Amino acid sequence: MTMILIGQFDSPFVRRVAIAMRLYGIDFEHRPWSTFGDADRIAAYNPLRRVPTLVLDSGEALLESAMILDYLDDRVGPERAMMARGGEARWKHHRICALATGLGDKAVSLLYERVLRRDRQLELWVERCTSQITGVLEMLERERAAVQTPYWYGERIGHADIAVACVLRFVGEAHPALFDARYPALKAHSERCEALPPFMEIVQPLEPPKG
Ligand SMILES: N[C@@H](CCC(=O)N[C@@H](CS)C(=O)NCC(=O)O)C(=O)O
Repeated sequence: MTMILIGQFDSPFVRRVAIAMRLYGIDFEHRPWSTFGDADRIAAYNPLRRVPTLVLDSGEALLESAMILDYLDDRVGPERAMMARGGEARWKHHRICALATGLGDKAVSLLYERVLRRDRQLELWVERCTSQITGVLEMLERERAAVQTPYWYGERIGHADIAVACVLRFVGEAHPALFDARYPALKAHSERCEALPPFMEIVQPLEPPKG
């Protein structure tokens, strides 16, 4: 049986999982369900009604992109896994992934605030999300600029590279004023990844929820 990946590719979290699956050569059936419009269909597998949700051959469903990738890494084995198996290399890699996905969380929150609360946005929340997004972009920019290799941790693409690239695309589409010329190293990182076949294949222009 083929695994089922639920969620649209305009989500940076769904996209990072789908790209990793393509790079691992793991087939999946894609259900591009919307978190709002198709919430009931998602709920049949995941009561949180969130994506990505990965339905395994057994029928059990995994959620949270990091946990899904951990499962996939285990499936392909340590030689092919796109993250070190343990030690310092692993926690450092996790740290960049967490900064990227945290940035993604804040960019999604800010988008929901803008589209779902339109005329009654909470300024305090908008300002908080904006500073969190900017703070992480600045840190990632500094750290990426210091890396000499094609990818964050060497010659091979890793989960951190994919997470950062997927989140940057999302931030650029959802909040273009926040991802601008201040971040040349991140821009170059994004362009390098987006030029790879799985990134070009697995992509969807952002369609914000209508509420
Ligand atoms: N930490 C989660 C974040 C997933 C997430 O925020 N997904 C969004 C779509 S981009 C979602 O499901 N939103 C609907 C909701 O949170 O109710 C992960 O890494 O998978």
